[in-house]
Amino acid sequence: MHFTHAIVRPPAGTFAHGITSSDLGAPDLALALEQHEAYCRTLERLGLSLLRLPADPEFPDSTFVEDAAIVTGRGAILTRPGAPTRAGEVAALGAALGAWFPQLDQITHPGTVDGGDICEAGSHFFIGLSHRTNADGAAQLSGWLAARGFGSTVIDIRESAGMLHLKTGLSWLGGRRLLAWGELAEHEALRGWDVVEVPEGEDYAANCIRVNDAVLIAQGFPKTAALLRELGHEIAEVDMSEYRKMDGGLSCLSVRW
Ligand code: CIR
Repeated sequence: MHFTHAIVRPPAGTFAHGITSSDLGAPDLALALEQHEAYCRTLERLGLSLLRLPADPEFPDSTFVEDAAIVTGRGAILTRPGAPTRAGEVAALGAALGAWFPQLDQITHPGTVDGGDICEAGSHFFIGLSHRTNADGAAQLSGWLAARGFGSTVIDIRESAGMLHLKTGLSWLGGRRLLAWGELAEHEALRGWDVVEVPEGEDYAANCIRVNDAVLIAQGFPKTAALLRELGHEIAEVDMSEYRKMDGGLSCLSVRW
């Protein structure tokens, strides 16, 4: 899909109080803000108009806007995040997206879905069943997608160490091409797809986003960057060091359509 818009939200002063499992230390807020600005500038350079929501200190993880809403070429749906501390993030996304999508749907109790578990691949979606997205939420979303003519496949990642969300280890590069880290690359759900495996030692780079003519990837993963270039992709790199400390990937900093 050709993107023209994205919602972004900078981290608030409480950013370091968000949920994390990483042992990389506390994020430096000033640097995180700088990196956020560079991320925004890159999206703008790639042709997107940004809707910048104000930082919200009440929700330390609210910079990860992707988890609260899913936007497709055929409508949008608000999620119901699996982490209770993140439930209140949805309202701001609803208010912002309402202007573009008057018919905004919503995942409802007892379903939970984090947008990070939803990997769009053209007319097909991969849905991660994770510790954030439950079976009921996955079923609700799959029905919602089917009603719009999209196919979907659920991939259970609950036993996959280090995988917070499906998109932690899987990204769509356009056409039939996916980028996946080791364990996922062999998954039967991806059979028939052109799966590019992330080079050893560069797992974090598996989370990237195709934005129009370019692929946005995290800076500092030269083998992945070289591989993608070899495959003919234009690369744009952004430094994600402070977001990584909070288990955040590059895709989660924006909702794109
Ligand atoms: C969380 O644990 O919910 C946040 N600290 C990180 C969320 C990252 N989201 C994403 O990759 N889609």
